[in-house]
Formats: sequence, C-alpha cells, structure tokens
Amino acid sequence: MSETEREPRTLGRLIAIGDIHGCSVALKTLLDAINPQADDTIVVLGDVIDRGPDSKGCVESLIDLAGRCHLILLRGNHEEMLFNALESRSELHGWLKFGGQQTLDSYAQGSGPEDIPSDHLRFLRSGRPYFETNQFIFVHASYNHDMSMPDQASDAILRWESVTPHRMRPHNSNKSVIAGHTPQRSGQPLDLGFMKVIDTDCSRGGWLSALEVRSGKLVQAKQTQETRCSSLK
Ligand SMILES: [Mn+2]
Repeated sequence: MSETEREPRTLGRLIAIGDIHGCSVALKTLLDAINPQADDTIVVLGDVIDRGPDSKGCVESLIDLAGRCHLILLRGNHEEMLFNALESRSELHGWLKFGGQQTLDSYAQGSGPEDIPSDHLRFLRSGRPYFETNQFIFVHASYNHDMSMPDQASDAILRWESVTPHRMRPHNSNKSVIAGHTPQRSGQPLDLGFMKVIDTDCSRGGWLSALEVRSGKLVQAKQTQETRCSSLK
C-alpha cells in the first residue's frame, strides 16, 4: 500500500492515536474504550516507545491490534533514534538519555537494542513517514505547507519539528492535518482548524488521545486507567 490512498470505502471509523511513549496501561484502557472493529482504520502517529515504563507491552498491543483492524503506523523521532542506535554507539548513547533506557528496561535489565525481538523491530520499521487520504494528512510532527506529501517524505520536519502555532499554514492540498509530537501539557489537543495536534503528554502524567477525525470525537485515557470523552467540534 502506498502512503497515499483513497479514503477507505467501508463504514469504519478513521481514528488517530497520539504519542504513546511506553504507556501500555493507557493504551490498553484507550483501546478498550474505543473498541476497534474490523472495518476501522487506526493511525498510530508514532513515538510508540521511550520514556514510559512499558514500550514492550505497547508494541505487543499494537501487533495484536494490527490483526483486528486496519492499522497504519507512522514513524516518530523516537523510533528513528532506536534505528540509529542499532547502527552506532554514539547514537545509542544519545537515545538512552532521551527515553531509550526505559525501552530497553521494558525488555530486560541490561539489554541492548539488538536484544529487542526481531518481530518487534520489524513492526516498528514498518512505520511510514506519513499517511494521506482524500481528506486528511497524518504526520508525526509537522509538514512543509507548500510541498506535496510525496515530495517531503524523507524530510526530518515530518518527525522532528515542533509546532509553533502562529507559524503554521494550511497544507496546500487544503486537507486537514493530524499530528502528534508537540506535547500539549493542558491535556487538550491543539486545534488550529486546519491542523490538530493530539500529543497530550501521556508519559508525563497527561492523557493518551484518540481522535475520530471525521466526527471530531475525542477519547482519552491515562496510565491510571481514567478515561474521558469530548468533541473537538
Ligand atoms: Mn516525537
């Protein structure tokens, strides 16, 4: 499947999930609340791993989820750091300080990135740079507003750039953009109209967000198993 595809023709929901960052209890609580169906498309915006206590459990949950619905995984900067850590000792050192240590600890004390099971690495490597439908663009971090998505597929902006609201412009396709990466410490997504940022800072005591993008329905869960629902419209 290409990164650009037709809007799914089924009646299923199109749901984006923000940065999970090792928060497996919040993820399981959120998935219980949204109750994924076989015709739903769920877009996981990346940064599944690092910082939180159970990256391993998060990857296991998502591999299981991929067998129950149409799952699209995006690659975040934290997955990129892991892949770089597998290639170089200096990159490994940097990644460990940015939350990679917690990821390795979730597999086994004293393990290295090469000890992560190959099916988990294969799953994480399947993450795409972006996902685009007829109406929506999904990215981990940000985008160039005046470039088509295929033209910026290799650009670090997609995985690393923080969103500064007054600098953002609608994408030239006029599609709505859904992103994670820039933590919203308020626990509420940032809604610029043409762009919604749904990293609501789960790994620092905030919420993990799932946005049903066509209806605007927002479901959130915490590591404490608390849940709440609201609407972005
Ligand atoms: Mn990120």
